[in-house]
Amino acid sequence: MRAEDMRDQIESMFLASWRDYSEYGWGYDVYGPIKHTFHNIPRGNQPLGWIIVDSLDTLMLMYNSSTQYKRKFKAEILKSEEWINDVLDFDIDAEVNVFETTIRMLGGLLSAYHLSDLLEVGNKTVYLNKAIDLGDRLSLSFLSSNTGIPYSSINLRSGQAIKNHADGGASSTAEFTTLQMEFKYLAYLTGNRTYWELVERVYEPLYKNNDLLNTYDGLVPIYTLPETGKFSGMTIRFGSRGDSFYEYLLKQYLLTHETLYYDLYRKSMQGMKKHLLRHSKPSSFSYIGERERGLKGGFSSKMDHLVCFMGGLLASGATDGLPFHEARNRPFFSFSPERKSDWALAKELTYTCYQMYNQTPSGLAPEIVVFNEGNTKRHGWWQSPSGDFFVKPHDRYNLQRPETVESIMFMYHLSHNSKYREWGAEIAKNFFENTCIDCSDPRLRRFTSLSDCITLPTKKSNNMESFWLGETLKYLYILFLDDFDLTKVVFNTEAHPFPVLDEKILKSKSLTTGWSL
Ligand code: DMJ
Repeated sequence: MRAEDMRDQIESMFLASWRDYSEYGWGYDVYGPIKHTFHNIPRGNQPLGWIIVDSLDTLMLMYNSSTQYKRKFKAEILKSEEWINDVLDFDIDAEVNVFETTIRMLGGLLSAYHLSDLLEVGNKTVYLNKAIDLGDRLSLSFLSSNTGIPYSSINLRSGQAIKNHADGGASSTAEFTTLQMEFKYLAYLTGNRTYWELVERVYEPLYKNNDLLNTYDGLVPIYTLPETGKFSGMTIRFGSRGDSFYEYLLKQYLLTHETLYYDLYRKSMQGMKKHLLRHSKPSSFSYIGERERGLKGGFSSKMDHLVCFMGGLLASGATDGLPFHEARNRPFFSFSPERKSDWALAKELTYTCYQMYNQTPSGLAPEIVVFNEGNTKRHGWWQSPSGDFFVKPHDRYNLQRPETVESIMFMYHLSHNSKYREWGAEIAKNFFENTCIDCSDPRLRRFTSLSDCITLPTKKSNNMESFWLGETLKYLYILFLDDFDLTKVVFNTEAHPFPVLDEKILKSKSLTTGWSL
């Protein structure tokens, strides 16, 4: 397997999905590759740019490194830019989810700005202007409540914030703590401190009103009441609605050098190791389980595929993005038993997540697994060949999610161990073989989600998530790039790369941490 051949293959997969979307769904937010169905997310039917904006920086990275399709990628970048400039208009009289719109659209526009500048492709001001317009509209959500914690949704035209329609109006904890990188980068680019201050305000009530570091050991229940900042419910997990709270603690430190966030991240990792980390039977795979009834309640051995980002996160937190062979000689690493333990755990968790692919008949992981604690077997659950995990009938689906290849990519560039490229190549092949439609004809070939990755042939579902193009194929591609420097770049939670921000410029713009514990 030559890295160059792998890049060619991944470019071809990206272009197959892109060609199909361009032909049958161009401009629409939601696309179904099997039946060529499409629609927009906002009621009222104006597009948000979901697929085009989420994919743009993957097009740019592939354009930069492609040997076979360079011209094609450039043409597609310019076509997308024209659509963004001429058609995309965020003056939409409809409610949108603040978190999803921030990580995908604001994040996508900001990284397109960054890469357009760096790689000298396209007109960067188109992206920045749209990002400012969208950022201004989304930032009104922080005025939802007195605590500064936003409601879940906002009407992009009126600025009216709208509470979560379910869960007693509580906001998802991971959602309002996963806006900070985007708005801080926007503050840096524009010099407008308000963006920075608004996103930072959410932490003080969260930490102080819940006594988060002592009562919860740095771990968060997945819902929070915006009016009080108090948690609602007791479920604690690193999967859905919990995941990126932890991710953005570390990534704010990596992006902006604010050490408070590293300290908070460290507390959370200690909490995770104490309360959620276990090992499966019989092979002792490390995994991060859940506490559905709080820290004093019982342990659940369920793990979402979403948790698989943790290998990459722990590894970059251990070395600050430096390759391990450099970090291990530096005092910050060599004198830190905690960083060493994070590095070891990063390897273990990435291996576990690889096993979630390697052991299924399709070689692709299901949405959720339940690890074997010794007496876990249930009627009707599929059991992995090694016996270490189970899949419930409703959890057999696969949305072509990125988290495992994300961790594999980080582990490769931080360790230079070629086994990670082998794992990535295997998973890319399995996506190619088992999520493909009309595969034998290169002119019709395209890729889609699965409703069942356990049964062979796999059962396909009519849905292509934007993160297939925006994250999964991008991380697979970067895995096969040589010399990718992870000290220069921080990916937002939707895989949009932002440059590490210059400390002197941050200071000169008074962009510093505005609170303490
Ligand atoms: C993406 O939208 C983001 O990575 C988010 O943080 C969680 N999951 C999906 C992809 O799985």
